[in-house]
Amino acid sequence: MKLIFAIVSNDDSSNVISALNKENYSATKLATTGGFLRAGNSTIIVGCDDEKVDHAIEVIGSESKRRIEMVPSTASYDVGRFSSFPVEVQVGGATIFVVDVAQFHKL
Ligand code: 2BA
Repeated sequence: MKLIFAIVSNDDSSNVISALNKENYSATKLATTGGFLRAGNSTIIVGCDDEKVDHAIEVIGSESKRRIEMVPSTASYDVGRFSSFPVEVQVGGATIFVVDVAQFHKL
């Protein structure tokens, strides 16, 4: 048995959990904080049989692809004058660790 840790953006976490549940994976979502950006992200943990790991990673990846989004940004070009323009930011993606499970109990 393996334990998958998938760190995804908060925006993608609900879709990732839904897709995993639909494929009969049990999953737990933890609210976490990235050490570099100090911004909130989500860590999803999934315990599953060894042969189901690759499919779980596919499911996670399908709902957390890296993509470019346009977000509004504001610049000041004179005292009290602001201009709003869209900037491209990269969002999404998943960082995944897979570890061996020594024991699994449900009491
Ligand atoms: P990613 O590499 O996609 O990582 C996204 C989040 O995944 C990280 O958030 C962290 O929570 C987790 N993570 C990634 N690699 C990990 C590892 N080896 N062990 C444990 N957790 C890990 P943040 O730490 O806030 O990083 C956000 C983004 O900032 C990273 O995206 C990367 O593009 C950049 N970054 C992180 N550390 C950096 C550094 N030392 N120098 C430059 N850029 C860095």
